[in-house]
Amino acid sequence: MKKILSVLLALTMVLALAACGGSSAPAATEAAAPAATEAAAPAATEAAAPAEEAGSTITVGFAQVGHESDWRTANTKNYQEVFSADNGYDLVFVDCDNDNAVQIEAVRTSIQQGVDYIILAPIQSAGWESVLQEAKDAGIPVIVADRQVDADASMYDAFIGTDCEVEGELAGKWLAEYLNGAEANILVIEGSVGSSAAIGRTDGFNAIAAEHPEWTILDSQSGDFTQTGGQEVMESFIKSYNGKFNVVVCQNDNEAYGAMDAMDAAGITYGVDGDVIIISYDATHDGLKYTLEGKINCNVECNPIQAAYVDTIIKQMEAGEEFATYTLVEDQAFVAPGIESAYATTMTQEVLDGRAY
Ligand code: GYE
Repeated sequence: MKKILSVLLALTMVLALAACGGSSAPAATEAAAPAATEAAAPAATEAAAPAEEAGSTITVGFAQVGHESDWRTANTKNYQEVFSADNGYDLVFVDCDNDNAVQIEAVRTSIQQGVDYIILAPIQSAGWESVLQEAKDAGIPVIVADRQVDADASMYDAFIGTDCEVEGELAGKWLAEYLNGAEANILVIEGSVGSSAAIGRTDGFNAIAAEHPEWTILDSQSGDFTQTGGQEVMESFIKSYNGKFNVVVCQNDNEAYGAMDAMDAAGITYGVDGDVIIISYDATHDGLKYTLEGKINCNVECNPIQAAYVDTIIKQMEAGEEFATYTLVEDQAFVAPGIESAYATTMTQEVLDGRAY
């Protein structure tokens, strides 16, 4: 849309200048040249297409984190459904495979391609200043989605995602309620190093842990938000701390699956009837299934269904309307049957049946 406006503007300038004729001609060439070269060339092609068709497609470059977890798969599917051709979009989707350098390049490529909008789900929170400046210079709006960037909010147009620090606090508050003063020896399997999701969940949980002298965090290592990572970290934790821990915090469901496999292999019991309390995050369908079965004690939700918010923001930007620059998607926590909590909903089959992702 913006491209078309600038094309029209350039054409108007060219026509207006041409109409002046005579002595103004040299000036016209000088003034019109840059605009005409930049914008009038594509104008020929674009103007030839039916106006409606040209105006209806919004090209969006989406630099997605990767495919590390069930959460991510659900998030990607949601974007692909909402940012469909039927909804007026051409979605240029890039799976960055959890590689920060690849993601920076993906955003740069979007800028070079002259997409209308960029959606960035940042793998890491640091280091976005120069690329965001490049997008700004190119006049391409950027919507930061899912995870946060450290760069100042003036460097991008909108953020939409969840508050992972609040999620971490929620996990901590639930644990304090559940333990009711009992001792905790805690192992943490963190998410990807440098991601706002891992940083937020760690900070939020640690803030509550700091209020509990009867809690000890024995160790905290990254499992990179993957099942394999969760399993490997848990295996090494078991070697170092066997018999010494009673709480395992996994910063997403996939890590929890890996940790459960490692504990099964070592003969360690967990969940409501076991020796080890498991806390997980995401509350995806399978994560909630394990919660319903009592294997995960508490599962803090992180809602991956976020694309509709971004769609709304883009449509509002297109229409020149006000749009939300900071949108938080609400989360809640779920606990296994038999647990009553002021902070969480007790799992039922009905809740599980209602969880599509
Ligand atoms: O919890 C995890 C994923 O960024 C909030 O990334 C997201 C996290 C989510 O891989 O499963």
